[in-house]
Amino acid sequence: MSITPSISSEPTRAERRDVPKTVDAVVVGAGFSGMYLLHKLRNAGMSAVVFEAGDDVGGTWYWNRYPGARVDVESLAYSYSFDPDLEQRFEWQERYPTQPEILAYARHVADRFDLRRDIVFGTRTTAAHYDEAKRSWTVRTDRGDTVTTRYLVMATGCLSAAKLPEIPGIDAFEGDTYHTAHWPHEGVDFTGKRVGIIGTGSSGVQSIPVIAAQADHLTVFQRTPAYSLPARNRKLTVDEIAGMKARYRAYRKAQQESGFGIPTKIPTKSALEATEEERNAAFEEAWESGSLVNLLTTFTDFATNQEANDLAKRWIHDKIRSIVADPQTADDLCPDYPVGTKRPCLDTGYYETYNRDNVTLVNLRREPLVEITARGIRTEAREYEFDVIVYATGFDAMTGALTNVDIRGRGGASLAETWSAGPRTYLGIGTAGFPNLFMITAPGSPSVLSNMMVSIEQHVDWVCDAIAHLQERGLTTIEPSPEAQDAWVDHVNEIASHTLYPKANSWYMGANVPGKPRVFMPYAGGVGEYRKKCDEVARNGYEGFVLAE
Ligand code: NA7
Repeated sequence: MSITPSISSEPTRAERRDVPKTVDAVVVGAGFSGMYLLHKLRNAGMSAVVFEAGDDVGGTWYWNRYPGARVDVESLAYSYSFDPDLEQRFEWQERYPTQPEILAYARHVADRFDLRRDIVFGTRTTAAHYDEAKRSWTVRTDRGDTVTTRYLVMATGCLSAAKLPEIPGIDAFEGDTYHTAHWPHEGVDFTGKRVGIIGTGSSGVQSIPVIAAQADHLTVFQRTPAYSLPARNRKLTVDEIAGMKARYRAYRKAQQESGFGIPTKIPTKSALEATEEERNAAFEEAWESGSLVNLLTTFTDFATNQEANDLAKRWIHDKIRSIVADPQTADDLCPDYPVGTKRPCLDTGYYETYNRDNVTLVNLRREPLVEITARGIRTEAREYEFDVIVYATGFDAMTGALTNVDIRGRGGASLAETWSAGPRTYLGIGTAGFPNLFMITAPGSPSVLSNMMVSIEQHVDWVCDAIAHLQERGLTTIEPSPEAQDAWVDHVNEIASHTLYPKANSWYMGANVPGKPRVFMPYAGGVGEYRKKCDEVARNGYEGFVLAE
């Protein structure tokens, strides 16, 4: 079974436009990165075309329509800051908006800035080859387009190459199958159905309670349990919205200077120095707040000290056991890796769902998965029969959407091969040997460890400034020097080595894709520190990059 995007039941919002033969910039992807890029490039007087595989804008929020899909950053913080008027006009409804609300926001932005006229929808970029003599890129698509451009920006997202599990017999199942990242636009009715779901990351954790409420029976196949916090989602009040709108400028500055792109209190105490009472109070406060950053910043040494982290782990285990009635199920739901080293989740009624009579948890560590059969899923213990199987099995994260395109730089070197031992970038923005190729929120930048909107805006601003710098000086190319790149990769690894992140088999480490090198991909030094470094590089004439006439 291959993952093919579901056919949209909505009318295509934009006819496929004529594609120019030559532009100043090609942007791949019309999610929040690609949309903002197009807006900025246009304002800078450049010609640009955006290729987008989906039939409308939104990227992640166009594709991930599974039941219960929400962002886990608050709406008033997970939004563009570049246009104060947009900030004031758009009315967010919920603390943690649903996928339809976020997609509505993306569409609103597209309308507001008339973006769709330069976006070619329903078109996947297949190749981009650099021509050293002409100092240009030739970009090709699955619709037969060929465009020549000076600048190529991959705004392809970090979680966009959806992944099916490597399980024997995956094509054998005769019922319906869905991947959470390619959900049918018309939705799925689970009423009266026996449903099996594989995967308990964010997509599983968010969709399981909703599917369970509808299905006849839901069986959850869990390989690794998630740490999940109750989201405590609710409608925003008029006063909250007005309050944020009144202080937005100061808030945006605080976002940019923060660690996660979400301002939060800075911890001052080690978990090991705190009394048990203080610790319990701090964890309880974080749990009640429904905010992941509050949990991750309870104590100074949470992310760096195993002993400190163990205290949080044990506290969360107790919480899970206090919610889940069946002791074996509760035990199975308790993760053994350090808290925060795999992406934690925000949920609505996740643990409570396991108290329902129509929900069964299968712990694949105790009962390994053997194969998919015509009728369902077979483990070493038995065969489970289903009408529907849902794959909530995640993504080839951070690099998949880049290496899936046949990108070739100097000397015809392929990006996929160049990165075969792990991605190597300078600042997560460019990679040596690939002139004028920019990446938005790529490995080596805070990216998935941050509020993506904050990181996206910072990258887009930086890239557009760099392009302006070249244009103003009559320069034609920019690319990282191998030395600067090596030093940055070492720095990223050095920071990761002081944290507990490498201790978990996470998609941050590429561990969910067989054969993918184990490298901790994002920059863990924080959004504020990273921004300072990027600004300093630009101030020093793009230090570490080679600029050529
Ligand atoms: P994730 O977080 O990568 O979760 C995928 C889940 O699927 C995870 O529980 C995996 O277990 C499980 N999985 C993957 N392959 C298998 C096989 N072969 N057998 C059993 N289980 C498997 O993806 P999501 O879509 O949930 O969330 C992605 C991000 O979106 C999330 O982090 C937020 O940032 C938003 P594993 O943990 O690999 O053992």
